[in-house]
Amino acid sequence: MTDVDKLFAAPLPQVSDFVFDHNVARVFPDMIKRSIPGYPTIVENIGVIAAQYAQPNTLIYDLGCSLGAATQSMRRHLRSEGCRIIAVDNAEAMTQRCQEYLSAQDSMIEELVPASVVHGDILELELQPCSVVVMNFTLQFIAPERRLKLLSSIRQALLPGGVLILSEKFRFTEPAVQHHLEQVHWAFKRANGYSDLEIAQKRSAIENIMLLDTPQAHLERLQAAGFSQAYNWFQCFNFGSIMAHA
Ligand code: GEK
Repeated sequence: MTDVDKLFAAPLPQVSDFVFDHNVARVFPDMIKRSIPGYPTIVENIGVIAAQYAQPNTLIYDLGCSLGAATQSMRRHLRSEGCRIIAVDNAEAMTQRCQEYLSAQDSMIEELVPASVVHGDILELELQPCSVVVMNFTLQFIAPERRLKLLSSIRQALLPGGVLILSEKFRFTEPAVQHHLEQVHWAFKRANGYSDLEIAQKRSAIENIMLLDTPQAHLERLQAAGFSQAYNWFQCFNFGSIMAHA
C-alpha cells in the first residue's frame, strides 16, 4: 500500500517549486494515478509495446523511471531472451524505492528480465546500443534547449528496428482547445478527490519546472533527431504518448 497524496491539501503560505523528494516518492503512485488521465493504460501498454520491439540480448532503458512503473510493466510482458532493463532517475528518493519495488517483484515472480536501477542524470548518461527506450513523462522536466540533443543521442543508441516510447503532457496552440482540455483535466482531478485548492497549489509548484510542448513540436523534434517515423499511439485529454522508430 502507498500513502494518499495530501501534499497540497492544506493552504501553504508560499508554494515552492516542486521537487522529487522523499515526501513525493512516498505518495507518488497515488499522485500520478489521480493526476494523469490514462496513466494506467499507458503504463500497461508500454509493456505490450516493449515486448513487441525488444530484441534478444539487447538493453532497454527506462529514463526518468521514478518508482519503476514502466520497468515493472515491461518485466511483466517481456519474453525476449537475454534482455536487460536499465532504469535511471536523478532523484535518490525515487531510485531507493524503485529498487525496493523491483526486488519485491523479483520475490513474487520467477525468471523476470533483470533490471538495474541507476541514480543519475539522463543528460549525462552514455547510452549503450539498445532496442527500446522509454521516457514516460520525463522529457517535460528537461530544459527545452537540451531536449533535441537528448533525443538525438537516444536515436543514435537505438538499434535498427528500435523504438522510443515518449509520453508527455501536451499544450495546444489553439486557445479554445487548450482551455477545454485543461478544464476536463481539472475535472478529472476533482473526480479523483483533489480539491480546487490542491489543484491550484500543485499547479503553481509545477509550472516553472514542467515546460510543455505541442504534439506537433514533439513530432517535428523527433524527426529532427533522426527518427524515421513518429506518431501518437494514445491520448487522453492533454496527455498522450508517442512511438518513434529508429
Ligand atoms: C513512471 N516514468 O511512473 N535525469 C534523470 N531523471 C530525471 C531528470 C534527469 N535529468 N529530470 C527529471 N527526472 C515514471 C514517471 S515522473 C513524471 C516519471 C511526473 C525524473 C524525476 O526525478 C522524476 O522521477 C521523473 O523524471 C518524472 O512511469 O512526476 O509527472
